[in-house]
Amino acid sequence: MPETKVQPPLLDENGDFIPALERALDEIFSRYDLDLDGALNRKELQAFAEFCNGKPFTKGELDEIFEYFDTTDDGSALTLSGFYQMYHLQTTSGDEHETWKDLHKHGYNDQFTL
Ligand SMILES: [Ca+2]
Repeated sequence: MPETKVQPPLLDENGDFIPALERALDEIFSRYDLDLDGALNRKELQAFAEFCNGKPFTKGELDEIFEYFDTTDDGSALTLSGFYQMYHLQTTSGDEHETWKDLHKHGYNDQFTL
């Protein structure tokens, strides 16, 4: 019989990300922050989208991201907490599998190691 792998929950009992997921998201975020300013500008975010989805975000998707999630004061880049918010929304709105897909795509296994 094939071994059944159970993916651990992404959220704790309070609905917060588990620490291992936070570490993975931190690391993924840093892969795209090429200018090392601690935020993802539109160009950096598009590189992330292309890697995850095989295509960039549409203008509308990008505008929504910058409207709904935390950005730098001048609104030009998504902060790490905005990046968390984006994944938190995705994870809590029934798209947990999309979060796993992105983690796997970035080389993580179900134990959050590379
Ligand atoms: Ca940046």
